[in-house]
Amino acid sequence: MKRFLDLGLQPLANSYLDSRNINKKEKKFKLVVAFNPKNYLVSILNTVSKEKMFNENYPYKSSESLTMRKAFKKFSIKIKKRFKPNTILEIGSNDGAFLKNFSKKKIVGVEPCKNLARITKKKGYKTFSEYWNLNLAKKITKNKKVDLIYSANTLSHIKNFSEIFRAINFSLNKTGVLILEDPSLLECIKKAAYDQFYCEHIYVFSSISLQKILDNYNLEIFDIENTSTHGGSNRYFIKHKLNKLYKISKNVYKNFKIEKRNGLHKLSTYKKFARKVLDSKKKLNQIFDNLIFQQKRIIGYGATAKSCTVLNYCKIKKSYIKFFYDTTSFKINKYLPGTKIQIRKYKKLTTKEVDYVFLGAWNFKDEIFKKEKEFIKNGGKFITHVPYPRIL
Ligand code: JHZ
Repeated sequence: MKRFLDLGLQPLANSYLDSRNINKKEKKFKLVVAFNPKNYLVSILNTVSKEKMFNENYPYKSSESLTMRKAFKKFSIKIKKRFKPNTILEIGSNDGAFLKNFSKKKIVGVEPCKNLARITKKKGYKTFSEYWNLNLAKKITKNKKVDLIYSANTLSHIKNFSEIFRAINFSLNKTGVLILEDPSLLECIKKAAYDQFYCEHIYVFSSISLQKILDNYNLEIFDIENTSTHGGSNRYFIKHKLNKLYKISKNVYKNFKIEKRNGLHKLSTYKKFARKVLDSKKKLNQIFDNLIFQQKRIIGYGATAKSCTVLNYCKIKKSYIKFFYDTTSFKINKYLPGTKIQIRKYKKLTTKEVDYVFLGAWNFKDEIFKKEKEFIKNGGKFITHVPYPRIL
């Protein structure tokens, strides 16, 4: 493993503090990102146990955003048309944003965070509140394998590939399809979006690295869609190598080629990225320092896991950002890990209250800008660090 980026000491990204534990010393870990020249995998070096991150206090809900709800709905229609699955398994079903687009008879969810699994169970969806592994796969699909397995933003969170893919191979029909969706490393590099790295994101995949991993389990990518979700993601359509039902699409070779053209197989690319990240840190600090010097009122918008990396890496002072607005009920009246900036219940932005807004949820810029049309019309401004620090 070749380390190329040091994002400093970081708290757990989704461990929001409340008034009872705000003065407690937070556990921090060294966030260092490395590249494996053998399989092109980019990963963080120090990992945190899954139990510490994914438990009954997990705050993130995929249904909180209109963009995500729409994206899952649109994709579920495509899945029904293209693959006509009779049985589906979703790994990491969160609060059911994807699940709810299917009949309760056809789909089963796996969600280890009990607070989230409770939501889909309540709606009548069969949900196993356990970590995905071979034992669970045997429990769910011992008698009947499934036609399709879907998992969005989950694979990048699970350290042990063998645990995941052996279980998938057990549960999937011989002619079945596995669909994985995760942030794209190419987009992350292009946008200098270093905030895709935090404790939960153990890996950020390229298609060339994912195929190398899949080779170990006799699986292969037969199609790829590049999507705009989460700042640019890849949706991988995967099958068993012996499954001849699907031909490998040109898209796959195109993605491999583009990634190689952008040097995702070379350490020098990541070293260059690290230099860009350092520059981004300097520029973001300059923007904040200037605005504070001018006595501008700054708040944050979207207390994301990504914000945790940015604020702690750039050492943005607590006094610089008055508070963050967020729509997630679980985050309200809590404090961001590390910086301890308060999170308040979302209210429409107004220039009477604020001058500049740091876009923590930059991946939802279009949705947010639509919502805050009036604020923008009245001269309200946003600060972003993606693809480079600037005022919008
Ligand atoms: P969002 C989480 O990362 C964690 P985060 C996780 N590890 C992961 O992989 C990705 O999701 C998928 C708020 N918001 O989606 C809601 C508003 O307040 O970028 C959310 O708290 N108003 C599982 O946390 C946050 O922003 C709005 O109008 O980086 C968005 O979080 C909108 C659109 C969002 O994921």
